[in-house]
Amino acid sequence: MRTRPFITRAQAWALALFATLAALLAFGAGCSTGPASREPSSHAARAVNVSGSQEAVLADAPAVPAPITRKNATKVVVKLEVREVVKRIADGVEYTFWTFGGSVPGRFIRVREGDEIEFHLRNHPDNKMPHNIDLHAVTGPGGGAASSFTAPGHESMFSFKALNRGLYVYHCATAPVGMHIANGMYGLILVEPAGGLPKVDREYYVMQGDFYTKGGHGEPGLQPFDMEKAIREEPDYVLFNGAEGSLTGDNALKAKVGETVRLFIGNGGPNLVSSFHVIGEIFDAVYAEGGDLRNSNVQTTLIPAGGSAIAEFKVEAPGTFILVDHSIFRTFNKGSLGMLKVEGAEDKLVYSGKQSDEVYQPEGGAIQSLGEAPRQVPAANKAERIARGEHVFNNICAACHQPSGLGVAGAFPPLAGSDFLNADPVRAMRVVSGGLSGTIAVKGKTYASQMPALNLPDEDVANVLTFVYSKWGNAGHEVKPEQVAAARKSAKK
Ligand code: HEC
Ligand SMILES: [Cu+2]
Repeated sequence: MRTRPFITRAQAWALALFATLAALLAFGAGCSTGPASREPSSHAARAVNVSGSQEAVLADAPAVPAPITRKNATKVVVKLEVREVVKRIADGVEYTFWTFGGSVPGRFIRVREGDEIEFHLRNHPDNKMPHNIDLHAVTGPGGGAASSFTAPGHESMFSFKALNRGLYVYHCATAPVGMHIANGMYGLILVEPAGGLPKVDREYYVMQGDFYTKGGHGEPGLQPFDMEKAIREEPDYVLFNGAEGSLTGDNALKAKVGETVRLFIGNGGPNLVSSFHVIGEIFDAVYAEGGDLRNSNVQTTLIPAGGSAIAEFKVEAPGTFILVDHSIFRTFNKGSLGMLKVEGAEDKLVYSGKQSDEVYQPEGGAIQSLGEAPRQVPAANKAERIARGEHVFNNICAACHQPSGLGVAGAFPPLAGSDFLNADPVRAMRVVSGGLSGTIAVKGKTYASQMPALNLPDEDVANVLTFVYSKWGNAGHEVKPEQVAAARKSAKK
């Protein structure tokens, strides 16, 4: 009697094929996870329960908050305040920075894989612009941006779980996004692996950014943002930590021979990619792009705009080691220069171009108080209104509508000869006091963008509109603060 085979020939083939595929897949998976064979942390971190709660200790660059030693995930409360501040960008040059915490880059946030972060974004009442935050460490739409849009004088709160370990950029994502980033609205958040990073002697925070000013590099005075240069990607400054000299002279990073150093490096952009290099050092290890991949013996590491890297090295020789963007004209002509001073004998290799650390003399206190002092006393007549309005325009409106009032094609409508402006002064008062979004037509071109609510007092709105109406062939109306108050009121209905 013929016995029936246990499996048919066709079934045997199918099984063999299946086994081969499975083996190949297993092999592939083994290869791609690398030597550490760590699964993406999000899988494990999602299941982690948190216990307890604490307020995050944030740090201003180049400092980094202390390593996390707790063995459990917890709830971490982060409070970050947005400040719009006038600060030195280079000797004799000032710039209105928009900051997360008062300086550029924003304050460093350090949490642990599996932590639950309760995030409070505060927009200081003196600020002019609404802001929000997109943290690349967040898994969720906009990285938190949609939930954190915050008007001046308000505070927003949202929560997220740190699913993926790594070093992440955060930034403002309020329209026009490029402008908010170009003004310095970025920083780093480290999500430490559950077991912590290997111990080192020193940790520092360095973040690159490119800046666009009306005047060329080094041109003195308070320099407004230049939208056109930003669109062309032609920065006047490429900087570490928001100013020339922030990491040189007395501000240099420090270490002693024999110590290990870890740099948390970010790149806020908005445009340029950084070829980060330390002259005279080789990075013993680099966590490429701030992720798990730990490369060794690296000379220069590429840091994308909106990206990061962690570099580690042991300092073996005394001297001054120069931090650069190896796109080297940026270092010598645009400011991307820092120093790590390793204690020991006097160093002869020091770059001599821009190390001077002179006492900074602000360009006359008047700049800081522009627009502030007159705010209390109402303008006495139209001429005074126009003069004060011009200050408001230069400080606030010119960044977008341009000093010429001609705007930027496709982005910011012109105020010069604007039919939209001249047709309806009450509507103009509402635009300047409450912002504007949606599609409008100005001089035959359509704009579908967003003007933020600027948080200006009625007096300033009246003055700036009177100034704008008096210029560039516009209708010449005088706008009074009472009219602005009435326009605001009727808009709310
Ligand atoms: C952050 C950029 C920005 C700033 C700062 C800004 N605006 Fe605007 N403004 C815009 C945008 C964008 C529009 C078009 C909005 C749209 O498409 O709906 C606009 C529209 C306008 C309009 C109506 C259109 C037109 O051209 O007549 C007026 C008037 C105006 N702005 C005046 C001002 C004044 C005055 C200031 C300063 C107090 C100012 N804006 C500051 C971006 C800005
Ligand atoms: Cu912002």
